[in-house]
Amino acid sequence: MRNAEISRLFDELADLLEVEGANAFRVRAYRNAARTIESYSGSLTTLAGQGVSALTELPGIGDDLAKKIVTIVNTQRLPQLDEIRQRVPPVVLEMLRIPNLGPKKAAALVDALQIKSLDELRAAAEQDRIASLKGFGAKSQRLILEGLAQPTTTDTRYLISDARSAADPIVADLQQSQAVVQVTLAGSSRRGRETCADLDVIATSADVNAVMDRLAANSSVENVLQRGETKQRVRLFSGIEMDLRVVPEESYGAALVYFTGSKAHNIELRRRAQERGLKINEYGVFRGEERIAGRTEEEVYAAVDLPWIPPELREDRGEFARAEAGTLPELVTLADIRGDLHMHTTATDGKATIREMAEAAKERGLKYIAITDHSKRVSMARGLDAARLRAHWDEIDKVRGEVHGIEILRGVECDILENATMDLDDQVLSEADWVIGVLHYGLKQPRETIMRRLMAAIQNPHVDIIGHPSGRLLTRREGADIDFDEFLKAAADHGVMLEINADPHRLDLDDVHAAAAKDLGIPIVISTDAHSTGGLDLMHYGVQQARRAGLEKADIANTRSFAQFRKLLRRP
Ligand code: DGT
Ligand code: CA
Ligand code: CA
Repeated sequence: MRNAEISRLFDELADLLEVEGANAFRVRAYRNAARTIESYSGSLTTLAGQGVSALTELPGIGDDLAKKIVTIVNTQRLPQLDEIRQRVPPVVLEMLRIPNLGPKKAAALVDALQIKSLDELRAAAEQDRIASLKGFGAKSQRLILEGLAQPTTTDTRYLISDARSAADPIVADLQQSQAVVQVTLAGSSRRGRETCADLDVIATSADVNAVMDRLAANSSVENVLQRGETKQRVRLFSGIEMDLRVVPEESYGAALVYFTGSKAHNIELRRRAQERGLKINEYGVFRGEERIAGRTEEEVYAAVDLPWIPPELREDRGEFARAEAGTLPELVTLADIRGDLHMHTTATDGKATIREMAEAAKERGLKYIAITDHSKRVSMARGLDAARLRAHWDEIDKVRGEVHGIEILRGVECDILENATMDLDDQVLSEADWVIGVLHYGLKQPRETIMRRLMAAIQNPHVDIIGHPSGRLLTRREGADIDFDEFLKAAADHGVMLEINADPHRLDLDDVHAAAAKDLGIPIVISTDAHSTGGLDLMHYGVQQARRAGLEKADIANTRSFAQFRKLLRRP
């Protein structure tokens, strides 16, 4: 079982226990367990194989939770969850997906009105039967109707790059509107998640209608799905949907925090507010009726005694403890990057020449690059054999003499073959300045075979770095089955660097494993894998993935000067 499947079971258990009004600490213990499992970099199934005591080493996992994990791994089931699923009507879980409707209210509605489906819930609201219930009112009833009117979201997720290319021009256009004071992208795309289900935009204005009209008139909007007093949902021609919320200026920070999420982060934030006798929502932080914060994000965090937390870290994966202890990382930024060490040219499947790539990199302020065309196994891309590679390196030498102010490494992206040998022999690899070892073929091989291949590459003294380690293609294909504990340890032991490939289809290493690599002191290189000069502009997606992993400038090898970078090489 994958870690994510196990963590989903604990999340559902927490939801259902909350519906039943269980002790808040218990609910929280399961939620924390879900977060811990989600951010664990190794295979939980493997760890569970070593017994309960191995599992209790994980933060927040006690004996009881450890035993439950072992049960899940052995039986694919959690008996406690099965039981509670029997007790709680299924409609309650469906109701939890309605925005603005929490577990307590969902349970109360089912109880009071004997609701069995979302249609019955809608009917009750339309017949005005909810407003009069204890704990509800006309406003809750309206919010429930609004929530129900939202088209049920499908499972489709969009690459962060597609999300950003859809959202950024719209945000820029709203910015131009006289009616808009501030406007920002929120939601998963602001947190830099690798994929996004929809877009969330927050604006402040004294004239809500003008802002909504402006969005509706945008040429990339196909139609308006819903328009309420503060919220509008539209579908773009690209298929992705966008939520716009317009709030008063004094609520800007609070709305931004709320709609940036993540949901898990919000839940913990709300708990901290409650602990302090405060209420937090998208309009502000309140003590009783009095708003004590909300204009800026800093204000909102300060109200619960925390420094501002960068959006990329807002996943409830340890950021609260670090914020509290004053040990939030100083995250790497795009401006820190000085080199790009993975790119292609017309020698294989790139669109630009060596010279064009070098000039383009220089224009972008880079001080060094590596030209890393494919090795021969990638025949579709006319991969290079030893003779062609040597001739290609001669070409690189020529460009070195002509383009000044940027160092150009003679590199290669060398396949790690299905039989665990390198696609080029040691002699030619030893002549390179920079060798990226990668898996392209046979990604579906069993774990042992995959590991044998990765180990062979790591043990080869000429391999400097493993590129896009998992080989996944986001939204299209899963990565290879890697034992990350073993893989990362070997990379650390042999002084092999690891790549965060900035191509938005890859973003590989992912955030969880990049964080684990940092813990082992493995130098990370963020590279674009550009196949054209424009591809060099995608570096920021890799940087954002690194930020989600909590990486700082010092953790990234290509933030160093060229001289300092060379010192990190196995064979300087
Ligand atoms: P996505 O759209 O699946 O890529 O991920 P998000 O995080 O953009 O999720 P979305 O669009 O459903 O909601 C945007 C933010 O609004 C989310 O990150 C946190 C907040 N939010 C949504 N639903 C709830 C909720 O039921 N409770 C709390 N506390 N916050 C919520
Ligand atoms: Ca979203
Ligand atoms: Ca949304």
